[in-house]
This record gives sequence, structure tokens and C-alpha cells, in this order.
Amino acid sequence: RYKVMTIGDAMITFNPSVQGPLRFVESFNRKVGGAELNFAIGCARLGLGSKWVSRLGKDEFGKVIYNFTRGEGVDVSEVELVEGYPTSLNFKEINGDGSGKTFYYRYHSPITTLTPEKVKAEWFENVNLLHLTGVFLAVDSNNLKVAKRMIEIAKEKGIPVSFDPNIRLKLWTIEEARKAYEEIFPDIDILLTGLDEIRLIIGKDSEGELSRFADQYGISDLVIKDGEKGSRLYRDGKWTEAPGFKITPIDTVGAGDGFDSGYIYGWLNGFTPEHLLRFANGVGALVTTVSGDNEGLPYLEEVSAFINNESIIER
Ligand code: KDG
Repeated sequence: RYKVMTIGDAMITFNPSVQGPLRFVESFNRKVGGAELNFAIGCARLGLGSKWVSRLGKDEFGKVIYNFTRGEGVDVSEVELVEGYPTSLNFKEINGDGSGKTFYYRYHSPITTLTPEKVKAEWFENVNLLHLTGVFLAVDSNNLKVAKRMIEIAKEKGIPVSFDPNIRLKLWTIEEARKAYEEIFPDIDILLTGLDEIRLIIGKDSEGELSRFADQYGISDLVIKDGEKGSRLYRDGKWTEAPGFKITPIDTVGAGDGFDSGYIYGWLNGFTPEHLLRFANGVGALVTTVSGDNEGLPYLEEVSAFINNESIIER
């Protein structure tokens, strides 16, 4: 079976018990979040081998995240709990339409103890794809060096690299983000980005300009996610698109990570462009139907049933 590897910071995510401004929320549900971790869980649920490289605090919350991730069947052999760096926290605000805001407490995150020298070629054993996101880059300015070292090893081994810019303007400025992205775009095979994000990054959004951008960097798959409207893929000089699914979202946080896991699952398994987009749209949509950043990530049979409009007989 195919295996993916990703690296990133995770947080205890406090989901609000009621919708509306955070200042009026008095109780929360303790959950787990983090863009790359959500991706790793999404891949594992779909049946891929999935490895998440990280550092957590050597504290109660670090143990929660470690055990939760291991319980999802994600390979945690390169996750360490480190002393002196508390596990990061994230308080969420959720609006009536399911959209949300995040309030981070992730200063001196444990992942900042990972340096480029600690990256090992052995991590890449049996790995078929490396997935990185801009959240990891945004958490600490040194993480770009770690990411570049990982990309370097992946390239040496002929392992494709996918990237989601995942812009988090609460963690860095758009200028800082652009500078970091430009350093890694030339090495990216699959770029998975929101339409609003790519607009912010390159200042353009027409298909002609987007395809020129992909060609310029040698990106083989440029995937544009546009939430409930659906997604588009630019590959080999051609655009393919697939409409989104009509659902009522409860919590949209994590939908993009779910989409990415669906896309990578389909890509590794050789799906056609149309099927790839439809499958990834289905995964993203299902994520929004459950509260929490990763709870709604579907199992393979659930996506298949959802996108084929079949009901699963439960009793
Ligand atoms: O993509 C969803 C993630 O963003 C969420 O789980 C946690 O905000 C988060 C982050 O920055 O990783």
C-alpha cells in the first residue's frame, strides 16, 4: 500500500460549545487539530500508510495528541515529546454558517526543536509522497530549512512532493509567506491551494495566468479549491473541473486538509482527473458535517457511498 509522510505542529483544539464570538463562549470540547495532522489522519482513514513527523510537549496535552494520532493508525515513530515546550493550544470560534476563526496559543511550539540536522533519510523508507503545508513554515522561521532538507531528500529519492500553502495570517505576514513559498515552489509536483489563497500569493486568478504560473515552476498538478463551489485541476496544459456537493456545513475547519488527503489518495491510485476532483470534493464536504477539525474525515467506503449517492445500510 502507498505511504505518505508529512510534518507539522499539532494543537489541542478547543471547540466552542455554542456558536458566536469567542468572548461569550464559556465551555469547550477538548479536541485535536493541526493542518498536517488532519491530513495524516485523512490519509490513514482512506487506507494509505501515513506518517506524521512532529514534536509535542512532554505534558498531559502532548500525551492526548500522541495517543489520539496513534489510535488513528498514523505512524508516530518520528514524534517525540519534548521537555520545556508546552503543547500548543487553539481556541475556535464558529459562526452560524459553519465557518470559523482560530485563536492560537502556540508560541515556542515544541516543533521548533526540530532542526534540519535532525532530518533523517531513514524517515523516507517506503514513503511514496511527501506532503508539506504553509502552516509548518509559518510556525517558526527555521522550519523552512527543515522543509527544504526534507524536500532535498525526497528529490534524491525520486519521491514526489505536494504542498498546500494554507495561509495563516495570524502566524506571519503575506510578504513572509510569499518569500518562503517562492523558495519551495520550484520543487513542488502537486500544489493544492484555495482560490483566495493563490490570489493572495500571486495576485492573479484567471486560468491563463494560473496555468502560466504552474508551467513556470514546473508544477505538474495545480489544484484550485473553491470550497462548496468545487475544485479545478490544471495538468498537461488542460483544465478539468468538478462542482462541489450540496451539504449543510457544521464546522468547515479542516475541509481543505481533508480535500488534500482525498486528492493524494486518488493521485497515488491513478484516478482520472474528473474522478480525482470529485473524490477530493467529497472528502472535503464530509469533513464539514461533523464538529472538530478531523472527526469528519471519512473512511474510504463512506466517500464512495457519498459521491455515488448511495446509502449505507447500517441495520
Ligand atoms: O486546516 C485546519 C487547521 O488549520 C486546524 O486544524 C488547526 O488552525 C490550525 C492550524 O493552523 O494548523
